[in-house]
Amino acid sequence: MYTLDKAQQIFPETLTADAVPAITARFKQLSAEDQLALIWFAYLEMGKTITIAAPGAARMALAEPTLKEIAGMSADEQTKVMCDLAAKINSPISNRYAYWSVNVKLGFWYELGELMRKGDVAPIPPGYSLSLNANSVLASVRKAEQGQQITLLRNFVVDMGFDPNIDDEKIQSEPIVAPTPVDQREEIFIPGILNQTILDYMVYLNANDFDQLIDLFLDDGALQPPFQRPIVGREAILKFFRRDCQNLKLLPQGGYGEPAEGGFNQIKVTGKVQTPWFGREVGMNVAWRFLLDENNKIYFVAIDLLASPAELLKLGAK
Ligand code: ECH
Repeated sequence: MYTLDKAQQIFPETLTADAVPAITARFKQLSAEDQLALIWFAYLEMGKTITIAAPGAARMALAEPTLKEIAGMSADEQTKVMCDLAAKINSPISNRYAYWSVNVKLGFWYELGELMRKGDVAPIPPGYSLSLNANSVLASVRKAEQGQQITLLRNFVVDMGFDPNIDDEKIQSEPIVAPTPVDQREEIFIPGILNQTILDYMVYLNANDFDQLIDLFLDDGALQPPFQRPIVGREAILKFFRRDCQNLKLLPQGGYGEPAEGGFNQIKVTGKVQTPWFGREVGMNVAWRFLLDENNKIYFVAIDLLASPAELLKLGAK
């Protein structure tokens, strides 16, 4: 029978973007000042080719009072708030930040970035010179492909704040959007894939229909997001979908399936994923590695960020 450990190893030839964890580890070694300046420089450069979508009011509501508070501070205090966040130092704002969902954190920094641009919040000192190490990390970020760059930026932001042992029940996230009406959903066709569970998975996730989506999973099913530990059990997965997975766009391009042990089936799909933050401007190259039971319920699915677009074509067929 399958265990989670064993399920994680299906389609072992899939090459993931190792640059992301490697660069993230080097980034963590830098001083808070270097971290903030590096992100600022990377963000400005990326802004030349891609535009980030301004978050809507609903997304910003949770961070708004804190942003107002920061706007009312002296420049030195503002800089300190940002350094405390990057250094994960125990301060009131660093504490609050730890209880925000990923998208609330990103929205908060988006807005701070706008305020810094306008001069309403202390900027990175003009002429700030990065340490040698920070420069080398920045060079690596530059070399990464776009999907990997935005993943890095998101990792950096998620890691900030003071979080010794936060209670997951208390995480605050943006409001939940209504699922797309059935007649407005885009059909999904994946060359090589006839399995209805896989097609439904793509349609339901694209439609923000998390209640239907979670029904595709076994009770003890697991979902492993890129570079993360698997999320186990329907309840935890549903919470993750509602909190972090709204308005994604999955664009599967091809797939391949084969029988596995015990009546299970393993199916690999590759394609692109778009985040609402960058829309069509950034297509992340991903693989979905599914393991379905004999009733076509999902026991395991891993989502991997691929090392390169060439990986899209490697589906496992020999
Ligand atoms: C400034 C300087 C000071 C410090 C900071 C600054 C601001 C930085 C800002 C950064 C904004 C970054 C953003 C990044 C967004 C990244 C989004 C990503 C999304 C990936 C989603 C994927 C989804 C995959 C999934 C699939 C499934 O099937 C199941 C679910 C799931 C400059 C002020 C900090 C503003 C906005 C990478 C891959 C396909 C697993 C979710």
